[in-house]
Amino acid sequence: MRSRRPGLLVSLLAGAATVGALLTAAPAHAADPPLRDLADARGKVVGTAVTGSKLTGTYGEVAGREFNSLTPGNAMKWGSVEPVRGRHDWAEADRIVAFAEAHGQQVRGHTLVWHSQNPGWLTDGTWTRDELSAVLNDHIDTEVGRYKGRLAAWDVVNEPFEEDGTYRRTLWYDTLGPDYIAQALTRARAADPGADLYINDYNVEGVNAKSTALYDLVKSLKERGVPVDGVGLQAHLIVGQVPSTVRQNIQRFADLGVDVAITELDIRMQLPATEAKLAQQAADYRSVVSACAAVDRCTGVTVWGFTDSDSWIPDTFPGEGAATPYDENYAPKPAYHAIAQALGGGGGQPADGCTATYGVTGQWNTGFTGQVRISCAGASLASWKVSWTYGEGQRVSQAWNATCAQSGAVVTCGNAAWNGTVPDGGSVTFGFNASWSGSNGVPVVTLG
Ligand code: G2I
Repeated sequence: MRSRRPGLLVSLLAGAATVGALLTAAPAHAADPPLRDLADARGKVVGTAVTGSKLTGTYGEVAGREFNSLTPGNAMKWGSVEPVRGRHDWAEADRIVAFAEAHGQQVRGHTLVWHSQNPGWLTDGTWTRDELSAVLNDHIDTEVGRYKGRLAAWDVVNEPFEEDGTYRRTLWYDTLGPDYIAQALTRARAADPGADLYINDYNVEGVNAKSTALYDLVKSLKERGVPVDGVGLQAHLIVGQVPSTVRQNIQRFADLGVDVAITELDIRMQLPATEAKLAQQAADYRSVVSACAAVDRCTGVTVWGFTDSDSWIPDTFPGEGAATPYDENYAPKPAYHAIAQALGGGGGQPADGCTATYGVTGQWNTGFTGQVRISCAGASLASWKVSWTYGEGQRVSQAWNATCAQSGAVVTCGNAAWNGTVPDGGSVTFGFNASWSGSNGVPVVTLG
């Protein structure tokens, strides 16, 4: 949580928090290598957005240790680098690039052409088509030229589409027409032929009208010979709502002949965070990272801030937060371990990535209805079997969508003929009726 007006008390508390943070900043699991080692071994990026001024102390240690790529969260935006026309301020951007170079990390430039976080002189100006075109070219020449040869990729165009797949009405679109996109890409290629050039947007993670518009745009740009190397799927997601078509969507872009990067992953929840929400969030992180890991042309995943203390969510969505893999004191959350697993860490057990969750969905004086969900993220199943032991005399009388048998206190359920497959990122649920008396606690369910 950012303190807006730090008075003395707040400063003292912040000091205390820093001490706590130092104590909890040890690597996640003694056995886990840093995320960047896991990603390197698979030829993938695991990156984070960073704030340049924070790259010291624990924040700098974790950023340098765990990630092989950095994206400046704000420092390379037009409003940051040229607040006054012709007067540039590169201090924070330079600092991030220097930090990355010192730590053997890639840098993803973000972003050249956007409708937001532009300087007032640009947005308040009145521009002819030719004037604006020249201003855009000059901006790209200057910024891309400055970091030529040092950046792996640029988000050249950011958020060009509306939700329905029409072009977003912006200064760029309204003045230059849709070809501002081709112009920016062509200019960026000339300014740094070594950087991969991306179009980046949000709500394009699954197959939908907006991602299809992006797909059609990339297809036509490629047909015209306009340089475009990849698409960035931002992935600002909500716990429990990862689209089911992420992998399919990544694959269709890959099949088009461009790279795909998950560029701004965060998965927010209503606060307070509970264990159940954090577990769901971990499954969600696992499914996104696994979807990328499964497709060769998916270059990797960047999180939009690695700690909850450096996330845009609480300011923009009041009451929501806890969206990143580390908590506010730099303690890794279940989501961190899920990312590690999806990158091949965490022991690599075959059932890793699939879990069974038992719940009581209705209960009356002598009976109850229960449900078990088998979910996979980072793995899949061709068939399944779960079992649990009742400690309080419950007896299953009937089940649906599974074949169940009870012997003494032990209940064993296997898939029905039609629902043995649990895809990566998917789940299967079955239900049952049972009797109870006295108490009806939740048993531990074993999968496999
Ligand atoms: O909005 C989330 C992201 C969506 N995709 C493009 C990204 O560039 C964008 O990042 C966020 C930054 O993480 C925020 O930090 O972009 C926001 C602006 O749209 C950034 O917020 C701004 C605040 O609005 C300003 O008040 C603040 O001065 O961050 C600035 C620097 O801290």
